[in-house]
Amino acid sequence: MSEEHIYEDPDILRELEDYVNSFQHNPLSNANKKYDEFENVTLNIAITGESGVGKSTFVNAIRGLTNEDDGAGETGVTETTMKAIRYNHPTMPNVYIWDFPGIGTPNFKAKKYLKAVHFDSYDFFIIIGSLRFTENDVMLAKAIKKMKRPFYFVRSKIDQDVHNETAKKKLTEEQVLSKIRQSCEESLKSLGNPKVFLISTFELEKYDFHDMIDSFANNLSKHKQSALIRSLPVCSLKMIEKKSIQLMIAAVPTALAACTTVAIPIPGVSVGCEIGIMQGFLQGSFSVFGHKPEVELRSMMKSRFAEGVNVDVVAKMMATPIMVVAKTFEAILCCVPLFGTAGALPIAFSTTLSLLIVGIAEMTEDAKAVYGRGLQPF
Ligand SMILES: Nc1nc2c(ncn2[C@@H]2O[C@H](COP(=O)(O)OP(=O)(O)O)[C@@H](O)[C@H]2O)c(=O)[nH]1
Ligand SMILES: [Mg+2]
Repeated sequence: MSEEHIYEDPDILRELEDYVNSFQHNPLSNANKKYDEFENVTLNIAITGESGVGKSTFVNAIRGLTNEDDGAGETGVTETTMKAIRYNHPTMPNVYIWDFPGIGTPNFKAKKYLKAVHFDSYDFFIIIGSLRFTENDVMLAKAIKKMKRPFYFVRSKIDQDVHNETAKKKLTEEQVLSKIRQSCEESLKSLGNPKVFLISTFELEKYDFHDMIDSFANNLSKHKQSALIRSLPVCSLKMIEKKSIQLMIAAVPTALAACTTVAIPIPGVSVGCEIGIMQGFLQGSFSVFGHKPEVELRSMMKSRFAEGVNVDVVAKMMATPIMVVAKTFEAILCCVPLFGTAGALPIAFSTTLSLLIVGIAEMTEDAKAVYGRGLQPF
C-alpha cells in the first residue's frame, strides 16, 4: 500500500473531516472523549443454536483458536446447562463472545431461554444451524425479534456438504451451495425471507464469511464496528485490509489525544505528543494482526516492528525527521479557525497521525507478507 493510497482512503478522510467538524465546539475535551470511545467500547456477541451445530467451534475460531489449542472451549460435547459461557477475547479486553447452551430440548421455550441468558446484554445474536434450521431456531428468532435485538442465521459445516455432495452426487460447488440456500429458505419461511450465511468454521476465508462480517458491521455503531473488525482472526488478505482501515480510522482520535495530553518532552523526539498513547496504540495494532510468527518467518517482515513494539522503536520512529506531512491532512486541518494555519497543535497532530498511519501501513505489509505460510502473522 503506497502512502498516497492510504492518505486518500475516503473512509479515513471522512473520519478526519468528522473530527474537524466536532473541533469547532470543544476540541480538547472532545479529543479525549473520542479516544476513550474507541479504546473502551464493549462488544458482546451471542452464539446460539441447537446442540452439535458447531457453536463452540465458531466461538473458538472467532477468538483465533482451533478446537485443539490451549484455552479453547470444549467441543463435541453434549450441552446440559442453561448458562451461557463467556469467553474473553485474547487481546481485546472489552470484547466478549458468549457460547450459549444448546436449544434442542423437546419442550424448548424460547422466552424462558432468553430470560435465563439475559438476552438484553448482547449486541447481536448469531443463530447457527447445520443440516437445517429447526422449529426451535425459528421460535428463538421470533422471540429475539420481539425483543428488538439483531440476529443472523448462519449455516455451518459447508465444507462437509461441498465435499460429500461434489464427490457422491457429482454436483458442482455452486449447485451444492444453491441447494443448501433453498433448503434453509424453506425452513425459515415463516420468518419472511431472512438472509442465511453459509460458512465453514474450518475455512473462514471461503463462502459467505466476509459478507456476514460486513452485515454485522453495518448494523453496529462506528466504535463497535471497529472493535469487531479488530477482534476477528486474520483469516484472509481481505481481512488484513479491513483491519488496516479500521486501525487508521482509530488512529485519528488517538493522534489527537496523544498531542493534546500534556506531553513530557522526550530528548531527541521532535513531535510534541505523549509517547505512551502512541506506543499503546501501536502495540494494540500489532496484536490486531495476530500472533508473533516463528523466527523463520520474521525475515519476511520488513518493518521496524518485526520484533514487536517497544518504547525504543516508537521513540526512534518519532525522532525521524518527519517526512512530508500528508497534504490532505494539512488542507483539512487548515479549515479549523482554532487551529489556524500555523501553531503547534495542527503540526503535532498531522505529524502524529502520519506516523501512526505509516506504522499501521508497515504492519499491514508484514501481515500480508507472512499470511498464508502456515502461520498467523505476528
Ligand atoms: N466439517 C466441519 N465440522 C465442524 C464445523 N464446525 C464444527 N464442526 C464439528 O462439529 C462438531 C460439533 O461442534 P461443537 O462446536 O462442539 O458444536 P456445539 O455443540 O454447537 O458447541 C465437532 O466435532 C466439530 O469439530 C465446520 O465448519 N465444519
Ligand atoms: Mg458447545
